[in-house]
Amino acid sequence: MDRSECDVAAPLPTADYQSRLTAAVVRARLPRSDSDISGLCTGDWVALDGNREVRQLLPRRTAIVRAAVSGHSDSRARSADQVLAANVDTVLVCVPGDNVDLGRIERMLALAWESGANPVVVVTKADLAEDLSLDEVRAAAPGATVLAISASTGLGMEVLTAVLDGTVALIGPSGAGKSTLANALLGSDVFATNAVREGDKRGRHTTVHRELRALPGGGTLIDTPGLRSVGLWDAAEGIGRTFSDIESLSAECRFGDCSHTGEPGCAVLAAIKSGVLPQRRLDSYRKLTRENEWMASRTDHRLRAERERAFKGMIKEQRRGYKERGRRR
Ligand SMILES: Nc1nc2c(ncn2[C@@H]2O[C@H](COP(=O)(O)OP(=O)(O)OP(=O)(O)O)[C@@H](O)[C@H]2O)c(=O)[nH]1
Ligand SMILES: [Mg+2]
Ligand SMILES: [Zn+2]
Repeated sequence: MDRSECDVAAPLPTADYQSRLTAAVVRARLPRSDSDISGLCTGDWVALDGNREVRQLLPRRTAIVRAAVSGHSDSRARSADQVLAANVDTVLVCVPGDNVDLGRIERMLALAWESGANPVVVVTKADLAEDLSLDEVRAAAPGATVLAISASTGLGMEVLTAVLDGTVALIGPSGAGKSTLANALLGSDVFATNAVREGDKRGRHTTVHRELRALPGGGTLIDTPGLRSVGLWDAAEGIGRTFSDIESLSAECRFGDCSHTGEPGCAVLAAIKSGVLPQRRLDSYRKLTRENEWMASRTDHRLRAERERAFKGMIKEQRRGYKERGRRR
């Protein structure tokens, strides 16, 4: 399958279709000319014509979007957004229990909240996690369900199955155990898995495609390749939800524009001092906010430049039109 094709699960009316809709996967062609359609991604709904050509991309209810940046420190760095999965209802943010990185959880949560889907933090490989502190993870994920599971021993799998809703997408670093978990949820070894590297426990990027499958209990599951980078893209709201504790503390600060760097009556610093809020979390909040603003400024810049170019092109076009008409007269 190349970039001019895609697999579509098409509902099929069967003999018993009144009680049940079955789906068949068909290979469909993508039109070359439509950039909207060629930008379609796993989880999208499309309309096909009789020749199995994709004719329309239906509006997305939710979308997990990250920034894909080339050449970060380069002044000519181009920013672009990449949709990881569309129409997702539940995002399983997967983190290996034997290597928990709270900052990484917060970053992925910002993306997950921003998508419009409901995030669940899944701490995987609980059987290998000796000094795991779920409370620490919970403090980094206010408002989100946090579960520890082990696909190996079955620990926590029942609870996880119970919170799954609609279309479920697994995201997380390589080696987190996403495909192993996907197989456990699907009840069969659909996806390839691979042992992590001995030394640093990092994965080997075993999964290379995003793939959608039907879950036995209803709903669908999307497995994704391990994330190498999780750049934020227009995620101010997602950051706000990820750090809802800091945002509500900020509302208690004496000054409305408090920078939480030493102003009198600062509720955020008071919370850090009393041990309610970890300093790490405030640092993380600042870092992600700065990064998001930087990305927004780059994007605006790029969009502005693009619009200017388009406008100039239009003027040129108009002038040429005038000239030609003038000649014809
Ligand atoms: N002990 C233990 N090992 C697990 C568990 N879940 C996954 N693993 C192991 O972790 C390794 C990586 O699992 P994968 O499922 O391939 O990880 P992934 O997140 O899909 O990785 P990529 O496809 O590279 O993104 C494999 O060797 C799994 O057997 C678990 O619950 N317990
Ligand atoms: Mg995988
Ligand atoms: Zn303050």
